[in-house]
Amino acid sequence: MRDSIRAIVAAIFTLTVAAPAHAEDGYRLWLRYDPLPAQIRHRYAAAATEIVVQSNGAIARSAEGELRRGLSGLLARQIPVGSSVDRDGAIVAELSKASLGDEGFTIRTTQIAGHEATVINASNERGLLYGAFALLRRFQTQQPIDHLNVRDRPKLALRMLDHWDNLNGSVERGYAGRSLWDWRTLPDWEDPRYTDYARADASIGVNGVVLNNVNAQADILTEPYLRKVAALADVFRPWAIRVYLSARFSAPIDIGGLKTADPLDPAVHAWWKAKVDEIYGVIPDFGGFLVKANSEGEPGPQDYHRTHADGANMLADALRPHGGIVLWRAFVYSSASDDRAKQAFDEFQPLDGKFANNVIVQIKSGPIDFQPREPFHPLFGAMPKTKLGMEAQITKEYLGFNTHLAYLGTMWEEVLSARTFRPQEDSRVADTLTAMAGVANTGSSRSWSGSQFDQANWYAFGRLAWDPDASAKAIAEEWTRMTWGNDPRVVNAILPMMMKSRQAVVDYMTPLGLAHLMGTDHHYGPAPWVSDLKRPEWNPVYYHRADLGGIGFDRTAAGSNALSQYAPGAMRQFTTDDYLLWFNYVPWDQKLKSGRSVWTELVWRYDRGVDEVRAMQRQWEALRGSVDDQRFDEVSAYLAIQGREAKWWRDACIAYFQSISKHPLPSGSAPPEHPLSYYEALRFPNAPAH
Ligand code: GCV
Repeated sequence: MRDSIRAIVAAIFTLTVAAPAHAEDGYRLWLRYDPLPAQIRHRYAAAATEIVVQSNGAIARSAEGELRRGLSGLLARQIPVGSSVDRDGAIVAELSKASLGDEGFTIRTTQIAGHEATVINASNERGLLYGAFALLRRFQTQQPIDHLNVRDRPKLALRMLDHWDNLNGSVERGYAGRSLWDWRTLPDWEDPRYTDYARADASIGVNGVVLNNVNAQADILTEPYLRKVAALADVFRPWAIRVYLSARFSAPIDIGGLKTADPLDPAVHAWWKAKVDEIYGVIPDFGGFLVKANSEGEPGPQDYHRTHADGANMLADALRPHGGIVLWRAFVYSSASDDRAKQAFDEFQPLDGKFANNVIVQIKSGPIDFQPREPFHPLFGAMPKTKLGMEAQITKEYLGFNTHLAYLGTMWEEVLSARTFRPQEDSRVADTLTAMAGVANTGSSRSWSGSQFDQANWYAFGRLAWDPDASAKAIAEEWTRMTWGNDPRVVNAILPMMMKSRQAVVDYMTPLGLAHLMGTDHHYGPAPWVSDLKRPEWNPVYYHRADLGGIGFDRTAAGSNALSQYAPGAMRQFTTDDYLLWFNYVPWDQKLKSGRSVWTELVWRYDRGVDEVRAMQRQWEALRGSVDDQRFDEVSAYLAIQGREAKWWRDACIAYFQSISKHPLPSGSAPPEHPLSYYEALRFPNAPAH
């Protein structure tokens, strides 16, 4: 009897003590604020005895609330909020007369009224908010918090998330559930999750959010939807976030009753002006419009023989009096061009200097479409009289959806630090930007991003948009510490996994500069054999051009000459084998720097990619027991999926390319598990999000 009572008591103890206070489903993102280990907590506790925020606006209240939430959690006791400093260890946030920039801040250890304090200063409340998150980050990652003398400000004015969310709640290329925005219950019900979303964005410096898909429905601009948008804007405003909308260029026809959307037609101009005035009537700080025009069947000014600049400037005129802007996308391609990679440059570069000053031309990071590795887009640096933004894709449309672990910080770092050699000799992509926009990977999934590790990509995007010179490795470490804890064993295991993960995906999907080999439309899995689609540039064979003689797309002067769209100095960066087949058609037997032939190197890299995933699985398994079971199990399961799918990619691609090259497999390389016909016959009618 006594034994069973003891067992019951032990069970209750285990349940109450060992069970985590929160379901470990990843909902808390990197803002977990779990207590610091008791042995170091006292060091930090002395520097956070009270919170004094000396400004009364809504953004300052957000900063105060976050400091209270964060510090109380980290220090495992309620930290009081006061109105003046009356003890050592106060955390103070106050506006300063010094010019710290629109969103910049300082954090200094200093004396106030004879007491030691940590003071966040900023020129406005946005800076205070960012300073509060920066200070919390120091606590979370266990950095020193004494003798602080920090000064920071964002390098880019606009740091946006673009949601490809449809009004029916689906998300184009979204692998994390349904849209976060519940259009049916807005504006009456403001889901608390909207605030948590805004907090997360603010914590990484995101200051603009496009709510709806660039493949836009004009309905978003109708009065009932604008009231819903206004409700979201109200939730986001205290977190220093403005809302923007994707505008369908044909809206004057679709919802305005006009017969044309010609940007030079006065009635069209007047319609947009009235519409914009209406929007500002309900959302006084509305950010502006994002537009996908004459791209993948979307309407645009070219339908009326007008240019992109004509279209963008017409909208910009309507927005200018209110301080709004136009983000005009340069993602255009068609069968008319001999090389899809060239078209955006050909269409947009001649328009340099023709765009109004409240227009930003938003350019995808690479010239095709968010492939696992692309050279940087040649428009960066080539339009010095135009404001440019870089569009990055956080959602992993081409890098394994939500189940493959691929840290994208390294990919974006590669692009941002690439040298454009123009307008200045030493210019890099990062130097040519006014804005960065990330295609969001958020949705209704409890983990927000559909996987624990995809949260890192949301995080890294924001941190790189704040500082495009930041190191992807430092960001990964920061995220790991905040998300998985500061245990050196955990950090030292996760960091190398993340840092190698994107190259692994490149290797098992599209090594050596290959691109666009995925299944048509849904983009799930390999299909390099597809050649029968209506438009040539929809077919994978268009991109790899493999035949008995060799493989690759000749973009040199002997081929499409897309290479000439780069400054001569920049071309040198593309001589590594990582870009080999992007720019060159090469014989299968040509020897590469590695000493291997093209064929052998191709197989070798496919094998390397699969091996890397297996290594990640082992590294993760070694963390069993060192991180919570719930998230551990999810990551393990996803790595198993990734392992299977990496092998599928490798086997299917090798089977296909071998059928073309007619070369034997290099010794030591396993034959594909199935014949090519097996892979070709696979169908995925229910693949997500297309
Ligand atoms: C929103 C790719 C994607 C499309 C996307 C398009 C774009 O083609 O597959 O889903 O459409 O890019 O960026 O406009």
